Order: sequence, then C-alpha cells, then structure tokens
Amino acid sequence: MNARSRRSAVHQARARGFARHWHRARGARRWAPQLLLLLLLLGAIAAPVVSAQGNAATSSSASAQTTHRATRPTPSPAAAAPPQSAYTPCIAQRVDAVTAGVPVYFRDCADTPEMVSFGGGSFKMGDQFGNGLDYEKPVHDVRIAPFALGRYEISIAEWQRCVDAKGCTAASADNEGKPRNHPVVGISWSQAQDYAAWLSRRSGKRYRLPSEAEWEYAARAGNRDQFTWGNWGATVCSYANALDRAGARAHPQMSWYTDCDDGFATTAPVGSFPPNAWGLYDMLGNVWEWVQDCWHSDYSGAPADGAAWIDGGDCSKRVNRGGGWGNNPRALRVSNRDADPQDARSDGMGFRIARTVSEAPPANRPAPLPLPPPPTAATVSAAPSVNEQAGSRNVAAGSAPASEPPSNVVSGPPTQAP
Ligand SMILES: [Ca+2]
Ligand SMILES: [Ca+2]
Repeated sequence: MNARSRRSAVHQARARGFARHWHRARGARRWAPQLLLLLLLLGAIAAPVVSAQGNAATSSSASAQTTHRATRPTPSPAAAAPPQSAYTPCIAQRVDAVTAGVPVYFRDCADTPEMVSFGGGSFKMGDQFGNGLDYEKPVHDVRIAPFALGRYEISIAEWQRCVDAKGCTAASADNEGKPRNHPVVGISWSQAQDYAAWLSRRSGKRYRLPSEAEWEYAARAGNRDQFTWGNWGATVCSYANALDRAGARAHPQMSWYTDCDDGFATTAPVGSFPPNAWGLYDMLGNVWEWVQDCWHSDYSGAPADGAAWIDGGDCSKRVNRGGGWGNNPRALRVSNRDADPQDARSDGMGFRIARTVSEAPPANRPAPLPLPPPPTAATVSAAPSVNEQAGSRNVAAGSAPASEPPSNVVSGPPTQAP
C-alpha cells in the first residue's frame, strides 16, 4: 500500500469506525502501530473541543468521547448532591418604576416589602425650625450614600411570613384581632434584627434597619419643615395617624389628643395617609420606628456619612423615630427623637426595613410626588399632658431616655421661617 492508499484507508476507517477497519482492511495488522498513533492523535484533538462545549462529542469521534469520559473525574456522591440552599430563594421579582436603569420602587421578591431606592445626597439633620430640644441639636450636615427604604411600616402579614419561615418569633398579643395590613407592633429592636436577617437570607440582599440619619433624610424628603406637610401641627389629621378624637374616646386617659378626626383610635392600615414627597408612607405617625443607632443625648460628634451611630452613647437603648398613634404632633416632628431599651416592646412601636444598595447612580432620587391637598377643618386641642409619651406607648420594658421631651403641642403656624 502506497501513501495515497494509506490516506484512503485512514479516511475510510474514520468514516466507518476504527473497529470495523481493524478486522476488514487487508493487511491491517501491519499498520497497527500507525493506527494506534492516529487514535491517540485524534483523541488529543477532540478532547479540548469536548471540554469547551461541556458535553459529549459528536458522533464522528467515538474515540474522543471515550478519552473525555475517561479523563473526567468521577464525582463523589457528596459532590453530586444538589447544594443546600442557605435561604428560600425569591420566587419572583417585581419592579414598579425604573429611573436611569435602577428601580425606584421595587421588591426583591414578590412577597418581600416594597422598597424605595435613594441615590444618596446630603441634608441638614436636626431641628432646623428652632423649637426642638437639646438632643435634636446641633444641626449638622450629613452625606447619605445610596440605600433603599421600605415604603411602608412592616405589616402584620409581612411579620407573619418571617414567623412562618421560622425566622422570627410570634408577634405579641397587641396584634391579635387586627387586620393583617396594620403595622406590626410590640416588636423590640432585637426582634427587628431577626426580621432583617431573615429577609437577607430570603432575598440574598443586605436588609437592615435604617440609620437614624437615613431615616430623617427620607422622612424630610427634601424639606426643612417640622412635618412633611409643613409647619402647622393642627392639620395632622389630614396627613398622619396621631392621637385624635377617636383615640381619645378609646383611651380617655390620653388627654393630649388633637381635636380633629383621622378616624383611627389605634393603628391604621399602612398607607392610609398621603405619602411624603418621596413616596414613603407613615414616616410620621401610626407607629414609632426603630432605627439602628445607639442613644446619644445630642448630635455632638455624630457621623457625617449617614452611618448608624453605634460608637459611644448608650447602646442598651436604641433610637426610634416618627411618633405614633398615641401622640400629638409635637412627637411627630421630623427631627424628634426617642429611645428605648433594645428589648422593650410597645403597642405603639414597630419598624420599617432598609436595604443596602450598591452601584446606584447619584441621580437616582425618586421624583417628587404631588403633595396632598391642604386640610379643610382641623383645630388644635388644649395643651397636652406631660405624660403623653410614656402613657401612649405602653413600653413593656425599660424606660424612655432621660431627656424625654415635654409634650407641648404645636399650636399654630410658625411666625418665622427657619
Ligand atoms: Ca388616630
Ligand atoms: Ca411611622
């Protein structure tokens, strides 16, 4: 056989299969060493192709398949088992609006809290109106990094999902009999940490409580007034769930009510009142909201980067903000602060969740929403009792900060701008 014949034999062998060629080709045994070399060469060429494709080779390279399979490590039974998930994965993702490629209002999962994404910015934190207390001062500049904050207070239904997943303990009896869209109450700061940890496992994102600076930044929504609706506390019933006539009828001992009707004697379903200019509901009123920070008696030395202030101060107490259904407008001022022991629980205290956001563009601030119409008929009651805060919140453990604010109702429009 000359060289041309040998090439033809090789071609035929590749077409028919080397096994048949071995038995049928005349004098094939004389070419055994060359055929063996060719087999090895074909195997060396075919193997990288198989590896790159990540699956079996084509039918023209049975020998290559054999080589690939022989060199692939045999998985151990343990390695072959499916990976154990650290959390129940999201079942869906929903985005309501997108600005500059980043969701503004979004949920990480179909059944996790709706969030508002903030691109970050800067603001002046503290009492800019001039009628605050020492712990609301000094007013200081704070830069806020991108973050996301829940549009609503965490509801009973949202808390229950965490309980069902065994990430949280059952909510207190204060929630019994209420519709599930009311804010969950009787939740301690420590329990809120459990919820954030569960939500992080569930979504794969970093959920947490907001820092106090983040909370005030979002609550102000770009304004410097006492309230998100301006400086007129008597109009509270049109904008927030505070202690109104209905609350006073249900709780006669609470004499510090505002003489208007918001329709809710205790908590209201989340989102019952108009949102602030950045689309957040109930930042002021309904329930007090835990934040991450330790209690400090004023803002001297407070972080300027918007981080939670957890150095120094009294870390056995954690700050809560915004006032609740048992308070008059004085407590609902956007710069007002309070604190309680981290395991304290109250029928007036809940929380909303925050989430760390990375790589959000700086311009991604939610577009302002139109402010609600001005109220029509609301008046102000007589000055409230000095026992307002303790009486309305029914704190179950510990005590309020030593510098508890007096309960002077905001009794009229301001006479001067801040
Ligand atoms: Ca009310
Ligand atoms: Ca609130």
